[in-house]
Amino acid sequence: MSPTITAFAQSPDRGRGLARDMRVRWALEEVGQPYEVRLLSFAEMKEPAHRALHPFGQIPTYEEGDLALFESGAIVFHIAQRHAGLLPDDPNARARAIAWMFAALATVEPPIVDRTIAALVERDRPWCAERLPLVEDRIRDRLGELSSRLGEAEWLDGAFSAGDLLMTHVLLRLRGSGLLDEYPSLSAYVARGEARPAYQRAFAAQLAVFTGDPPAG
Ligand code: GTB
Repeated sequence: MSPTITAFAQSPDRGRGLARDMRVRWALEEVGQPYEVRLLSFAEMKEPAHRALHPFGQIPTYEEGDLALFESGAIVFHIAQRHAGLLPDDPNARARAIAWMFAALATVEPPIVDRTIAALVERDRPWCAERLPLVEDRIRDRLGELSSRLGEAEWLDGAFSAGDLLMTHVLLRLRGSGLLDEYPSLSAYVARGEARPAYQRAFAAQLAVFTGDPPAG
């Protein structure tokens, strides 16, 4: 039985793949697992039926038989554990790939989300002009450190892993801010992730929700 995930019926990003269902779709595509999607309005996300799956009334969720999960990182981890292709077999390499999953979500993503809040939600506040550069400098610190660690490598630790998948998706949210362009090796890293056929399929599927056109193929 195919798992079912939830996604925005009307994503605020207009199909640019920035909502967090995209990372789950990408993981499922990487491992070749077909899936169903249940689209939700903002109102439906807050209804009891959905809150039973997701205590915070958000997307994405994941249902597979009698298992229901929320939190995109936990969902990607579950997919990576169940299928080959997203985590190495060697126990130490696997532990390091999992560390990169946590790094993406716990160390790199928070200041990036903060920037979105500062730039969009708080932009009319009198202190926004002072706060935004501070948040952006915190992002630069992380990007500089990440770029140093990546060096000339293709991926963060050997072969492409769930750590790279999450890190790439987290970094994609900076597109358009100009910040990623300051780190050419990270821009190239993100471009490598986007060029993966599984990413392309996932992107097309979520874009089709916005355009109303079924994805080609
Ligand atoms: N930590 C959770 C996870 O990783 O799954 C966070 C889940 C989350 O933030 N979900 C968002 C949501 O449901 C969608 S992804 N929001 C509705 C609500 O809280 O009521 C965040 C997101 C939304 C939109 C864009 N965008 O338009 O660019 C990007 C990211």
